[in-house]
Amino acid sequence: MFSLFRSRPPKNKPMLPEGVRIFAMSDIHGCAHLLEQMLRVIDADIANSRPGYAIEVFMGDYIDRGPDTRSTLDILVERSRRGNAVFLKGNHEAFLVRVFEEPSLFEDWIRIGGAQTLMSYGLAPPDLKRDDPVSILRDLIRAMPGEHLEFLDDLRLSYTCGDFFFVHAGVRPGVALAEQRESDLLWIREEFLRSQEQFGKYIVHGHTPVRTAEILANRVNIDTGAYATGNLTLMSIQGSRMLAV
Ligand SMILES: [Mn+2]
Repeated sequence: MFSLFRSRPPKNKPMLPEGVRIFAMSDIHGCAHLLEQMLRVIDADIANSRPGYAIEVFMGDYIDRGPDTRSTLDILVERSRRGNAVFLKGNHEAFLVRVFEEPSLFEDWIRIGGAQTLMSYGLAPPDLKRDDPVSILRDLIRAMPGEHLEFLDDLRLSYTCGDFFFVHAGVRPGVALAEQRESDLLWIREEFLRSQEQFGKYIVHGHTPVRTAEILANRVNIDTGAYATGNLTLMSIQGSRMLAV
């Protein structure tokens, strides 16, 4: 079911600990139907080949842009009850939490796909000339299940396992992984994407869409722009073998 990518694989192969298989996904952006499909792929893969430890790493940008943020968060909250999933923060989650505190950023949020999130919770698309951001945001918080708000508050910035470092956007070259700033981990693009540096760990990230998963010597990008392309990439890693579907 998985296809093997051999673009420019790392020379000193990064490894996961013995028996661990990681399933990673990024930038779901409200594409609940694609998320469900991929969770079925994971469940079938685990049933077929029974890894010692299966860990699911969701790499942020669950909300905005795509059609169904509400169902996406429902599914992820449900999945979290299995106890083997890690949920990272994306810039979209960080931004929405900030908009709740600073309603003056409301228009910026709408510009990056916030209207789709409002609609998924049953609210009308906003009329920016007429509507009051404070009251829309109050309605949104009222419409969101408490578990969704807790989910947004509980996200972590990175996850390390073996030689792999999972993060939403990337890391700043020249800065140790332990010293990275949140704004870089969630937002960085060019400086990171251009860098040939070995970052101390092999970086698994999303945030900047590519046509197909891009496996390079120092990092892999698994954001294939699901909300625009209908293609949500699932990366499976065991030992030093990386497979993308
Ligand atoms: Mn992002």
